[in-house]
Amino acid sequence: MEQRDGRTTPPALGVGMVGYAFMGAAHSQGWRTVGHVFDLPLRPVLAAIAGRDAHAVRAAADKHGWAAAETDWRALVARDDVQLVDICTPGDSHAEIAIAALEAGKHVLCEKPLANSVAEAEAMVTAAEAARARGQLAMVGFNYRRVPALAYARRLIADGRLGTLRHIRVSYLQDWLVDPDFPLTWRLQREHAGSGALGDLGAHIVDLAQYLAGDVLVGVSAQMETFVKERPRVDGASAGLTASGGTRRGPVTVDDAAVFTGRLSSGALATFEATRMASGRKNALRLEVNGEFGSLAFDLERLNELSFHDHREPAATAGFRRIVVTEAEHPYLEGWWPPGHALGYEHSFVHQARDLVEAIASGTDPMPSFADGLQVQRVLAAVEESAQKNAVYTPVQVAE
Ligand code: SOE
Repeated sequence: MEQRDGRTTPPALGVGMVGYAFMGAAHSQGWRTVGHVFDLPLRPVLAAIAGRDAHAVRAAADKHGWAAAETDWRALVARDDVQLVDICTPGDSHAEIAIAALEAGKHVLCEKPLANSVAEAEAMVTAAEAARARGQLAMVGFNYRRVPALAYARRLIADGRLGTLRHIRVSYLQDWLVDPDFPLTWRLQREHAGSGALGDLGAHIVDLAQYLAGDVLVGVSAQMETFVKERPRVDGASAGLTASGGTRRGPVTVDDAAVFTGRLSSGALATFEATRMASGRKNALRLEVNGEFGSLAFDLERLNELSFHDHREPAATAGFRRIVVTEAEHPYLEGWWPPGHALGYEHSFVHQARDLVEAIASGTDPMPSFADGLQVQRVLAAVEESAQKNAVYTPVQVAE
């Protein structure tokens, strides 16, 4: 421990981030804030950020609090002051950067979905396993696991409060693609994003269903659709979910929506809907879990709340009741505000940073692992295969 101003400060953990758009900003906020909220065994230092455009990456470094800016991610990975590489780029570069960072001796956090294909995700798992033997850790960024109400839902299910699970019903609805003139950004191009609503939103809800159930999907039956088949090509700047389009149009090569049913290994049935075409729904991730003893329900647009129904209570008074998940004994809440003082979307990234820092300090495997990311990728691949066969039930390859 270093001594500073008479206080003991934990050793530094140098973080290097690749990418600085929407997810880069969200992760930056997590790294900037986490050490000021939680007592951590290591002190995250925002050492360097990488992006191709020298002017833009310098501006991003200044805005988000990174000490240095690099225009080549390889230079970032090679820096001695970076021990952890955080990948916030489109999916087409995840595998290359993650494998290079692991081979360079770094810990890795990679945004979801882990990769654009099962083959890439498998290569990442192989690299992560080799790195694990050298003491390095790798985690995939499914941040919604770190929403306190969802972490608490997992705890209730793991404690048996719902008994055997029967149904998981999840939808993730957004509407930023309703306008047919919304431009053809990277999220609408298969070579960059891998898939559309499926990989962007479906990956989250597949991960959540498996996380909450503590189980895996063993087969799916799916339908997918691309409603708007051509869009204006991007003309000028594109950042996060905003961009300006020109007059020339190009083909949309990913899905606008994916709906599918699934079967978990326990026999529970699950339904999923992922779309960026649900007019009026901004970021509506909704789920309900029904078990033999009761049910849980959650809506991301009211993310401090969890609804719980206990089926063993007398019928006359039973019913869903609202738990406000802001008590100190709820997950992650001990570092924040007094009860009732709500948290938001960005806090999930602070919690993600906390869990990873603690895992690195203690040498324990962080969750979700790259293997968990690969399992999600296999489900996404099975969904695409099933949709191509017009909803034929398609088994998911499951790791032993
Ligand atoms: C866009 O649909 C997006 O930013 C996703 O890519 C994120 O993973 C999700 O958290 C919010 O919406």
